Amino acid sequence: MRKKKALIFGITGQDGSYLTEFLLSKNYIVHGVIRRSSSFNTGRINHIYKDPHAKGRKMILHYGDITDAISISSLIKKIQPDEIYNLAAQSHVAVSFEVPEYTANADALGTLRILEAIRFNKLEKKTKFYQAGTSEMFGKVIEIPQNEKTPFYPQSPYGVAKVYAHWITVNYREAYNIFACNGILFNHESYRRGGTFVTKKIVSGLCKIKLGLQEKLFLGNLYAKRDWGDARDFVKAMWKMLQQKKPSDYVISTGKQYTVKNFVNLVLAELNIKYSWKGKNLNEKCFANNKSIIELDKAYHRPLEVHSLLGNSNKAKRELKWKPEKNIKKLVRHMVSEEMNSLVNDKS
Ligand code: NAP
Ligand code: F7E
Repeated sequence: MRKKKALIFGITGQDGSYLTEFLLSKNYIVHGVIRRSSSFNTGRINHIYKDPHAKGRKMILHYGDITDAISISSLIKKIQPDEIYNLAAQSHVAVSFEVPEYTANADALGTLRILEAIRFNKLEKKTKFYQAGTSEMFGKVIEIPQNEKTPFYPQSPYGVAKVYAHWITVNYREAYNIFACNGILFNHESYRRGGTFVTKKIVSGLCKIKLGLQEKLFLGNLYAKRDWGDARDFVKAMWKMLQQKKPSDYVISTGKQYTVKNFVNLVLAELNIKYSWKGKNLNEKCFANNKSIIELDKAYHRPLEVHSLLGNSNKAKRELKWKPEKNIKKLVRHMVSEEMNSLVNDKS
C-alpha cells in the first residue's frame, strides 16, 4: 500500500516533534519544514533524524519559511502531500506584543500562503489541511466553558492573527472545497515545551532550585487560569480531524482549570519541597527552608491578560472519539522527571 505523505510546517516545535513521532507510528512519510538558523533548532527531532544518504528515510527535512510564499508553494508542488499540518507560528503571546507585525505575517498570512499554494497547485481534492488554532482566540471570554460556537474576543496580536487564520481556513473550505480543519487547542504542555512558557519555566526553575543550581524563580500573574492538557494527547486529535468524512472545527481541551499558582504547588509537591506562601499582590512570595524561592516581577505582566480559559470538547469526544488520556498530575510528573534526569545528566 502507498504510504501517506504528511507535510508539517513547524516540525521543530513542541507539537511538531510529537506529531512526527505519531505519524511515523502510523506509517506515514513525514516531510518537515525547518528555518535556517545560526544555531541548531532541531533539538526536539534529532532522535528521529537520519542522514539524507541513508536508505528508507521516513522523515525528510526541507528549508523554508512561512513568511516566504514561493518557498511554501514550491515545496507543496514538489511533495504533493496528502495532509498538511500548519503548526508554524510565533507562538508566544507576550512576545506578540513586542513583534506584532511579524506575528501577523507568520501566524495570519502564513496560513493564507499555504491555502493559496494548495489552490494554486490544484491540490484542492488531494491535500487535506490542519490549522493550529488556539483558545487565545476566545480571549476575554464571552461564555464559560468555551466551545466551537463561542464568539472570539482575542486579547493579543497573537490571538488576533490566529483569528484571521481561523476564518481564512473556513473561507477556503467553503469557497474551494478544500478539506480544511481548525483545531482550537487549549494550552498543552510537555517536557519539550519552550522554556519561556509558564509551565516549563516553573518546572525548570523549581528543579534547579531543588538541586541547588538556582536560588529564585520570578513569575508574573499567579492567578491566570488555564485548561492545561498534555501535548502527547493533543497531537492525536489533529490527525483524527483529518481522518473524518467531512472537515470541521474542533475544540480540544481537558475541561479542567487551574491557576498558575495551583500549577506551582503541584510541582513543589512532586519535588517534595515544603513551602508556604506569604504576602499580597506583587509582594506575594513563596518560602522554603525560610528562604524566598519564588517572587513576582511586573515585567512578566502583559499589556492585556487572558484571565480564564476553560474548554468544552464534547464535539471532539462525540465525532473524533477523542478524549485526554493524561491528567495534570501525570503531566507534572512527566515534566518533572524528564527535567530532573536531564539536569542530573548535565551535572555528571
Ligand atoms: P512552538 O514550540 O513555538 O513551535 C512553533 C514552530 O513554528 C517551530 O517549529 C518554529 O520553528 C516554527 N516557526 C516559527 N516561525 C516560523 C516561520 N516564520 N517559518 C517556519 N516555521 C516557523 O509551538 P507549539 O507549542 O509546538 O505549537 C504549535 C502550534 O500550535 C503553533 O501554531 C501555536 O501557535 C499553536 N498552539 C499551541 C498551543 C500550545 O499550548 N502549545 C495551543 C494552541 C495553539 P523554530 O523551531 O525554528 O523556532
Ligand atoms: O502563559 C501567566 C501568563 O505563556 C500562561 C501558547 O502556547 O497557550 C500558550 O499561551 C499564563 C498567562 O501561555 C508567567 O500571564 C505568569 O496568563 O505559558 P504561557 P499562554 O499565554 O496561555 C495558548 C493556548 C497558545 O496558543 C500560545 O501559543 O501564565 N504567567 N507568570 C506567565 N507566563 C509566562 N510565559 N511567564 C511567566 O513568568
